[in-house]
Amino acid sequence: MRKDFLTTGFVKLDTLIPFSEVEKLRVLYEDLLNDKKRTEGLRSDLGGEEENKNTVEKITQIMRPSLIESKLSESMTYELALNHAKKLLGDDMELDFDMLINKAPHTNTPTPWHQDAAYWIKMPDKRSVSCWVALDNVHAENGCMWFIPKEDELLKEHRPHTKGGALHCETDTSNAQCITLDAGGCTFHDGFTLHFSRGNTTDGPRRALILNFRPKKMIEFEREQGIEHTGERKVRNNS
Ligand SMILES: O=C(O)CCC(=O)C(=O)O
Repeated sequence: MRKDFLTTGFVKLDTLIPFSEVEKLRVLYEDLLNDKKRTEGLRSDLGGEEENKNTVEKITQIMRPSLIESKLSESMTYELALNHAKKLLGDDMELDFDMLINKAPHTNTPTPWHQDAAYWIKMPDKRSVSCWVALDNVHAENGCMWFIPKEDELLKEHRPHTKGGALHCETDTSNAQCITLDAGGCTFHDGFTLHFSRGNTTDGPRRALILNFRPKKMIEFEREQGIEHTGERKVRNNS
């Protein structure tokens, strides 16, 4: 897994957690999705801002959910993902932040092509890995992840795709790989790996829990500069 991850910038793991754990996470996930009050300030629509805030969220993102639901970080998922992160990138990996990204049925809104590092400040140690855990069976039609094998660590120029929405960059997608997963499976991707997901055009939800790991020293470096991964979405790095 490590060799593939270091070569291509992503890797798939068929089973990170058993289905019994998926079921427990789904309960916590639904509680957070249905609770706009508790998630206020951490919640936004990656699909962009709507003038009428009462419309259905296109892509719900809830940052740092474990700050408001401690049962999440106590779950085996966080421990297992951290163990894998350490094997992939070293023993100094720690959880930087977690997030939920939900695509409700028929919201049909793609997450545009981007590299996560565009959201982050420039860091002297660029190692990072995001573990994207599927809480539903995911495939092209409901918004599984697509990756482009990484060739270098160059950051492309990113811009918001829609007002207040996800960042986007132009890229050649001819080598893009569609990664289907069963619930409980996951992918790991590097902060410079280009990725995307299609909109959810199905009758079911597409729920993902994402855990981001980086070196302990780089988390301290971010926190010293006030970066908590709770707030505003913007381009912080374009080189
Ligand atoms: O879940 C998605 O659609 C996008 C996820 C993503 O961009 C990420 O985990 O970095």
